[in-house]
Amino acid sequence: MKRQTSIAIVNDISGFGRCSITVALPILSAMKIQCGLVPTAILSNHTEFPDYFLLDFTPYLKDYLEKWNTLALSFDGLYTGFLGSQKQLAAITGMIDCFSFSKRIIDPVMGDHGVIYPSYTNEMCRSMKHLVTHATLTTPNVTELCLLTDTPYRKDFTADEIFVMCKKLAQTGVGQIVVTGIEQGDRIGNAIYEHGQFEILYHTRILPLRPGTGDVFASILAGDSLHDVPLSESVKKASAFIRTCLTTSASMEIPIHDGVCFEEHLHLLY
Ligand code: PXL
Repeated sequence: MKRQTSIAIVNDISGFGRCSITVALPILSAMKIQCGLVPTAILSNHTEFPDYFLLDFTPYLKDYLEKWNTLALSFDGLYTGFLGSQKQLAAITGMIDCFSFSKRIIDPVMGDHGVIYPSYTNEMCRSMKHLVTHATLTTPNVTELCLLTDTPYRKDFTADEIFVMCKKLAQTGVGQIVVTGIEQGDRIGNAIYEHGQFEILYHTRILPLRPGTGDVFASILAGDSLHDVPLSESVKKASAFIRTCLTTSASMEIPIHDGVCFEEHLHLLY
């Protein structure tokens, strides 16, 4: 029996606003990867809207994953994002033991711009720290890097300070770290830390910032990781793709909460 390269995506279903699974699924499918889905929560829309409905999927996760187990499904990779509850961490750790994924991409979704997302508790953030120790690649933004390394958040970290935080995070066992959204004047950068090597790639910032860009970025990195694309090549591709999508979103006057209109450019990822 033959299969395409495959990935299990553990993330929420946000009904509106282009983030999490509504971003990861089309992007990874366009990258020719077969996707399996494990919903962590079902939301009416993402949590950056003034209001939202959230159904925590935790009570069903055990039965859901038991079926996957009984059917002896297998996946090359695991990609996790937004979590619905603290208890889900145990279910995901169980999945890692059970499915022995060769690549484990953990996007430690917890917050942005120095603020923790409203549905996340401190306990969940502590558990996320533990989950990240299982990653082969993790993609925190600066806020999440601070949470993972117990560093008080600032907007103006130097490159050396980011490097120190990456080294601290790497001590927990994760080999590849990409830190997104490093602000420097009118530029924005992504730091790449791989086996002790560190560099930051900066670009002109395209405003306005939009929700879901972290999901677009991590999804492309996840796909490339499964295809063994070198990390710096992948980061350059993902950030160029996001800049193209942000430019189009602005020129089409898409509302900010609608996220990025990546559909216009999906063909670039084929
Ligand atoms: O893009 C990260 C994300 C994922 N899922 C939900 C969110 C957010 C960010 O706001 O609200 C539900």
